Amino acid sequence: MAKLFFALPVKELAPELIAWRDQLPWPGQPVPQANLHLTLAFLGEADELTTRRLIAAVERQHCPPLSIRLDETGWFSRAKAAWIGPKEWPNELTVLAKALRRHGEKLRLGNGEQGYRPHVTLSRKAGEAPAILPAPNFLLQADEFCLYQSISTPDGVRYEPLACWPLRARSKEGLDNEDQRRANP
Ligand code: 3AM
Repeated sequence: MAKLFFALPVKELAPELIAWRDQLPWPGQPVPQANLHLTLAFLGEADELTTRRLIAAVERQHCPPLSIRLDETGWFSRAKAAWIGPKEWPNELTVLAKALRRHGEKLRLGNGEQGYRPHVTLSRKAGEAPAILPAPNFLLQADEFCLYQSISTPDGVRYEPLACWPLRARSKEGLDNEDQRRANP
């Protein structure tokens, strides 16, 4: 069984986020740079066949590239996670997150949570909210999303991408091909 979630990688931005966090009195245990991501949907434990079905189902999921301004910090008191996230975000991000959750639900995956609050967790086991002034201002430009497997190791958790899909606007050609596939499945 694999523990799965969908997320936007934050590869290019990660060093800047870490440098910014590390010069602040940021609460909790820092998340390592390689683990930074913006979660789209948590799926939980899935067997191999279900994972393959999930990957196949997501193949035709469309979403344009996303620009997300990370300009506020926050804290999930129950999960004890301190994060940076957007005050406002493109509707396409919410639509993508919901669609991916739905793909999981069709395969009986997920935790039943309905809300979506985009964030990049910067620390865990945080006993308090980060009190950061002035407000941050980073731009996350996402051009792909990935399905990750969460792997527990003696050195902590590691997230391995199992599959990634490009975020791109629907081309006229793509639409035509898709219409054709629908007409002649
Ligand atoms: O980095 P964040 O916090 O967005 O919190 C976990 C992490 O997301 C979340 O899945 C991501 C990879 O581990 N996660 C883990 N267990 C979860 C659960 N039971 C969960 N999210 C919701 N329900």
